[in-house]
Amino acid sequence: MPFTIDSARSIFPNTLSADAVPATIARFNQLSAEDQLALIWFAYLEMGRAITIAAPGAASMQFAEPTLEEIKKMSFPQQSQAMCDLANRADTPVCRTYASWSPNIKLGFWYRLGQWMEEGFVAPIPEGYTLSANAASVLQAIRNLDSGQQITVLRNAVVDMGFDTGKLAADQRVAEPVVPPQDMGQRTQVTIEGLDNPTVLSYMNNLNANDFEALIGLFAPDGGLQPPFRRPIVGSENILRFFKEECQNLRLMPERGVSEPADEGFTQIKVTGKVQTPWFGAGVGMNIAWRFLLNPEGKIFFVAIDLLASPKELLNFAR
Ligand code: 45D
Repeated sequence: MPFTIDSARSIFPNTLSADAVPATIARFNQLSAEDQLALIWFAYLEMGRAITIAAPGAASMQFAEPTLEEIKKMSFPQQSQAMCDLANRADTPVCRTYASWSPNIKLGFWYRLGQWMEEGFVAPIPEGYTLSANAASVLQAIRNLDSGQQITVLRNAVVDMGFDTGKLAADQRVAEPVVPPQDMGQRTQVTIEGLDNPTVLSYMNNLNANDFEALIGLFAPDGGLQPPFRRPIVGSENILRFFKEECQNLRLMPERGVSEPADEGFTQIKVTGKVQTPWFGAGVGMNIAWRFLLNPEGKIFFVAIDLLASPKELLNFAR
């Protein structure tokens, strides 16, 4: 039977992804806006003791600046309201602007608000704020996650805030400018134990070099890419936009892989290893699996990126 994007999603079905992440987010979403903001504040303070977050670059902050200044000028009650509106995904001008931003701009916006909350320019979480029992239990669930899973919960919480992105027109989206690809002379080449497939090696090397044009050339025109805990992004144009908007300056460190023939001349390949985000650098290595399905021409028909349940999964190549 020929592969479809849907059937491709279940290659290497024994791969155990970190289900605790969507489970925690679902519980978080049930909480009141006040509890959500206080919980993230507490989680952020606690995590900050173990891992440091890198300040966003000026280029990514410039888009959030007008909204940040607008909020800075508000009274404390208005500021608290604006933050609750974001958590409530209300339909306000600030929530609409927020929804138009790429994840990095949203993260930079909250990074700055967090600084201002500490410095007294923005309404803090009230002193002595007590979390509800449910919120306290969600915070405990976050404490029990590994650091790669913790930062994914925080990222998802931030990305989901604001007005519904799906209700905005595509031309309203705002993302940081794309940096030029790294010079050829400076690029490093990955090696993957047990795997020498040229398409997969080029995928890793081009993504590490921010060379999105070369990267998209490795995909079949109707190919799909499934980021962790998301539905597949289908078609070269959409995947290229995703790379430009959400994948700059990642560091992929694949460790090992296997390649096996699949039906109809396709090849299925699983690779495991670590990925670093520019937000935390070497401080957080996320345990990742890539599940590739290459078509008979060696182009990527599908690739799923999974955040793994535990480091043990790095060695799980069972089908
Ligand atoms: O509400 O091969 C306050 C793909 C309190 C591409 C706050 C990939 C109030 C293909 C503290 C102020 C991308 C799929 C909030 C690979 C409040 C591919 C602030 C994978 C919100 C490998 C909170 C890449 C703040 C991966 C400032 C897996 C929180 C990338 C900040 C993963 C949180 C990246 C930050 C991750 C989280 C980044 C900065 C998980 C960043 C997480």
